[in-house]
Amino acid sequence: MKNILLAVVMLAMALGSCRRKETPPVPDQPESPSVSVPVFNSDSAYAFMAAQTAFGPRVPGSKAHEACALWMESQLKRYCDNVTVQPFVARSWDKRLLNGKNIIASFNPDARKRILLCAHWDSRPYADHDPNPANHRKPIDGANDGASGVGALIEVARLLSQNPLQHGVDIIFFDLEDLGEPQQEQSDLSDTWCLGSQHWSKTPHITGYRAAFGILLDMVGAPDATFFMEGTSMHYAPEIMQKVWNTAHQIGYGNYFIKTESNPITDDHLYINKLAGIPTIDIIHIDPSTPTGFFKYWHTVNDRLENIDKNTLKAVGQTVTQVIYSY
Ligand code: AHN
Ligand code: ZN
Repeated sequence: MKNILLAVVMLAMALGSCRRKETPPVPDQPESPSVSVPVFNSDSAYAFMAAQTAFGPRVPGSKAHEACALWMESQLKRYCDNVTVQPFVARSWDKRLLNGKNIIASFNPDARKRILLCAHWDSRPYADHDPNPANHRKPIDGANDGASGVGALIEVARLLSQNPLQHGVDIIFFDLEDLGEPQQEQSDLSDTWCLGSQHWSKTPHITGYRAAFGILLDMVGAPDATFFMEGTSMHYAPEIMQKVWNTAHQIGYGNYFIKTESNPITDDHLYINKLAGIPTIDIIHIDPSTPTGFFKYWHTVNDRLENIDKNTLKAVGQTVTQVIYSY
């Protein structure tokens, strides 16, 4: 009887150890703790873009510009209790004094650990790279160059309101980015672009403002966009670049996020790095096959809503969402 009992116990142990061997293999990323990351809705981001382009070109000084500023403020207030509008006056390359507004939503304003997300919201007054010279003094809709980044980030604001985070997030829409001198050669020395981010970087909405890192979105809605590893970002924030590009590859957007470095660009992130000292990267559509080096309709009257692809918004928006929720 004792022997039978012993045999039964040994058999049970053997079966148990067998079963243990059959457990499924370890998951792909055992070292990253599992976090629940909300789904970025590209239809929603697209709708936020369409609302902006419906105002017409958001050219500084225009009715559309003023109306769109109020609209962005009201949208952010739907999702965030702390919205700040930072008005400022800046001088353009042609010596005009312009009124600008940076629009800022702060989630968890008291949290010490923060992430900065940003995009510019103004439209360029001149389509100076249009193939038709008759269009060179016409304003652009700025569907991709302006509205795409803002649309994606209002969608992120919606996600943050529904899925609160422990750390802080600031979303900033910079004004007066796209007033650079027409037809001027791209140069690091040109401070005629990015007037809103220059103002904010010298005078942040909160004195002594800090963030662990920043991400700028610029032209994130064209079909088959290519996001190369832009040189200014690689200079100031190489670890953030690796983190973001690796994340994109892990979640299936490696075809958009090309792991090749490209030339440095003067964009809002340059001033955030240089003047505010916050390591900030630019997710910007770079295309070495076009004459401008940017997407094919850059600074042309064809930068319109009909030339936007939701799949690109999704690739960028989901990648940014993944990064901020796994921080
Ligand atoms: C320059 O062309 C110097 N910078 C590009 C910044 C930009 C303009 N982004 C969108 N429009
Ligand atoms: Zn532009």
